[in-house]
Amino acid sequence: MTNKGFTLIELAIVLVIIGILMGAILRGQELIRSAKEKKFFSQLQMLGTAQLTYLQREGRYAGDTDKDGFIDDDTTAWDELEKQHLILKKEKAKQSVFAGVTFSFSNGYCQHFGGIHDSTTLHGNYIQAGSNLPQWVAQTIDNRIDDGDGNTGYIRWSTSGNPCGQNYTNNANKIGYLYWFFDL
Ligand SMILES: [Ca+2]
Ligand SMILES: [Ca+2]
Repeated sequence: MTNKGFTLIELAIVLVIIGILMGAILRGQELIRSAKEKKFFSQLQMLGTAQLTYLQREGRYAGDTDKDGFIDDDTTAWDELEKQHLILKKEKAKQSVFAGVTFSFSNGYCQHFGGIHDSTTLHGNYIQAGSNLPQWVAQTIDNRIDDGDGNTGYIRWSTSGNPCGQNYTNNANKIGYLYWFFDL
């Protein structure tokens, strides 16, 4: 045989193999993404559980300094949860599986939905995760356990740090904040 080049059949086989390999890689990446998202949300749930346990013990949420039912001091919230051993170490608890994402308890009182029916109000306590959480994480969780809408329900999403939320964009990797209203 003097022909050292690929025949069409050989080329086709190589392309099929490349296709199979790429499919396997993409599926692997999808599984890793899914595992990260689930781990992230289970950490968020642990913080929510810590707050609900604190409420049971103390009659108010950690960080609700004026006892009006709404968390108003993030620093105090972490301190009080740590003091009662409801979280291990606050600096560690603040870290999520997504690099650089920190959790914070912010003022859980939101007067209105920006741009939605003017009579609508939202009252609740939330955990904020961000500011550099990829949108797909929030959207996946929202689709899985809430209503899939970034500005309604108890999972919300915002690029500007507004707990009322906003619609998801068409950029899955856009970074922003996730809000989980754990007592809605
Ligand atoms: Ca308060
Ligand atoms: Ca939602």
